[in-house]
Amino acid sequence: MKRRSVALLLMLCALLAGCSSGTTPAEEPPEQSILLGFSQLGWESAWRLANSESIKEAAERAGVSLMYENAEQKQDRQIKAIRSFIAYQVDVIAFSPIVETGWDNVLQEAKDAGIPVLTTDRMVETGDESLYAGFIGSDFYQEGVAAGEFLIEKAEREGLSDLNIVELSGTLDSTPMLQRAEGFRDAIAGQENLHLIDSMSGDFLRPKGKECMKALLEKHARIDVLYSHNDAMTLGAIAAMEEVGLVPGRDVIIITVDGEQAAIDLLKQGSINCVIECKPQIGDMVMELAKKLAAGEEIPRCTYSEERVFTEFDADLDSIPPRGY
Ligand code: GZL
Ligand code: ZN
Repeated sequence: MKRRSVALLLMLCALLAGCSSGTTPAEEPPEQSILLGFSQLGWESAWRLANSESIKEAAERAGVSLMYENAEQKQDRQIKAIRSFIAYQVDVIAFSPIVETGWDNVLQEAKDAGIPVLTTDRMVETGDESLYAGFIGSDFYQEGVAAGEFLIEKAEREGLSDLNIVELSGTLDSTPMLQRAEGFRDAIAGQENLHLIDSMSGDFLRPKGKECMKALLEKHARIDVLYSHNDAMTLGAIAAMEEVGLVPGRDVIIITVDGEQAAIDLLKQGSINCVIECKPQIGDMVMELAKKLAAGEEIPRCTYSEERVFTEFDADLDSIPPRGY
């Protein structure tokens, strides 16, 4: 906003100078639109595509000028994008950090340039909390807890005594991976009948989800439960199960996160047992917070989306509206 306020000041001086000569003052200058630099981490899942769509459409609706860069799963490309936003002197920078660490230098450069930073969807781990203004996204820890709580409920309802669980985790060192793992482990801690026997990272990718599930099925004599950090990996894992004659949702209890249409459809068919929603459409909230930052206002440190859990025990699965992703 610095650059723009100087321009505005010059304009106002000109107007005032003009006014003193008795000319009629021109109408108010139009409300300055802000320039937001947004670095998206990639295009690894339907969730991500919907998230990118939401950012672009929300900028349109909010009259925010958007410089949008997609790093295609590479952290160094995100850092380059942020550097270009600084060089361009955008008013605000927002980004979805692919992993939690490695951002301190570039965030310090943004701070030195006086440009506020908003993290969206995922968080950064930094020793200096002043390097970013706030976070907007999901409470991934709670998503992990919800996954664990569903499994405990299912085991109790059906008297399941001894369950071997495997986990497909997301991108290592990413906030959703770290917190979905921690929340699930905390929720099932102390449950004698629930055994988390293995975990592999499918990097939130469908093909890797299939590869990892294939390897887990070869490695373990009996897998009763799959807890998967996103639907894309789950869809891959289901293909691996079917290749060895396992019936997903019945031979293997499946708990997945995101809430893509494909996962909801499989929940309705009984091939998935629990879908935990993680909302990608956070664009409007991003624009609202970016405008506040551009105006020099404080924003909350964390703004969480409201999210639901869909399970096989819900009475009205058919009433779930189209998911849009
Ligand atoms: C969660 C988001 C995750 C999704 C995955 O907010 O960061 O990244 O759960 C996506 O589908 O790859
Ligand atoms: Zn046991």
